[in-house]
Amino acid sequence: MPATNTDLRIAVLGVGAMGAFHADALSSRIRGAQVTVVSDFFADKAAEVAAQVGARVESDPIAAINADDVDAVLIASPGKAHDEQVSACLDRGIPVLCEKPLTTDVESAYGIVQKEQALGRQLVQVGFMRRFDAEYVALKKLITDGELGNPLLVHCTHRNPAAPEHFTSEFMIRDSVVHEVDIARFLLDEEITSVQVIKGVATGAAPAGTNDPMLVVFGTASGRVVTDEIYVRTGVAYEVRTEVVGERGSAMIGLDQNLVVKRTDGRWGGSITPGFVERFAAAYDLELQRWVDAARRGTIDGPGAWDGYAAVAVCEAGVEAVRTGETVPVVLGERPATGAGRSDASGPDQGASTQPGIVESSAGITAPDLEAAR
Ligand code: ISE
Repeated sequence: MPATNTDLRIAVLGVGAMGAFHADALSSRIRGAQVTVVSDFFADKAAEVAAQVGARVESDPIAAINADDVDAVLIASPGKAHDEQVSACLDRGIPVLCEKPLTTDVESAYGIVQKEQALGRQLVQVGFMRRFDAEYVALKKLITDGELGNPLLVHCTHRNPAAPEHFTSEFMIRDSVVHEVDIARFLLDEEITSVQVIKGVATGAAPAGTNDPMLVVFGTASGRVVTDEIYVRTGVAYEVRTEVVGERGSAMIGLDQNLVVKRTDGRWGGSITPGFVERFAAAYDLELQRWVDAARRGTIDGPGAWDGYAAVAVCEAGVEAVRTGETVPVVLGERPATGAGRSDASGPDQGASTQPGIVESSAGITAPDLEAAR
């Protein structure tokens, strides 16, 4: 997209797979944005991405945040760098979109909530892109419109086709299950208060000592139950499904995701998205566009610091549950009453063009009409 002098000038910190993906989107598909600075621990990677998007390289991420040609920051660096980098954005008073995790421990994540609250402005958005996915938005709408009655149970399935060795049981909680933590909070509009992890027989594809798959069971503040099957070495494809069971009906998303249906030779079938970048491609773009639009007004539009903090707290309880086998309670600090630190729990304000229609399938099951959403 050609740059204009009113574009939001963005520094992208960390240009591994996700950072490079976002830098490309910001410089090609997103309106009103320009990547001006790229920073990465690996100088050659930074130079490569900077050249692709027409940005300059700044080796020091904190200098990048404070640069004159930077209005906002996208953080896709390793999690342990997030606390210092998000803090530096708050010190400078500029909007930041931080990929999960907000930080790597509960105390520092709450520190970000408090720092933002002291500033009195919402500047921190966390990259929970599922909230921008047409199917999840439709599911949320079914709940808020009361079509399912009181939601009683949420069943999630999260399957990745393959994962590297460093995807231990703990890493699976922090890196993968974190999405169900956020989406359960988004759908049910309440906090998770306990986590239990059930380990079964592990796939032969998992390294010794890694429990893959696992069944994670969350309890919520009002006593609802959320289950999540996490299985990251299926050898199949990328499969994310969520079913909400209410008093008056149930609805499931993720069944026909991006499916190109083939009907040939008397057979029916299709292909499943291979990974999360393909599955959530539209959600990533919408997330970025809304963040850019909001950042130009000096604010955010999506899950905020509190959501990032709550996710860290639940995942750290989940890691303890993996280690101890116990049901671990989640105790959160005080939530800011209004303003900073408090994001709209119903998520981003979806414009009419992004609201998917709901269609009745022949089986009477409601499903989002993705065609209408695209
Ligand atoms: C990855 O980091 C993601 O964020 C994906 O959305 C998730 O599906 C995958 O399991 C994670 O490893």
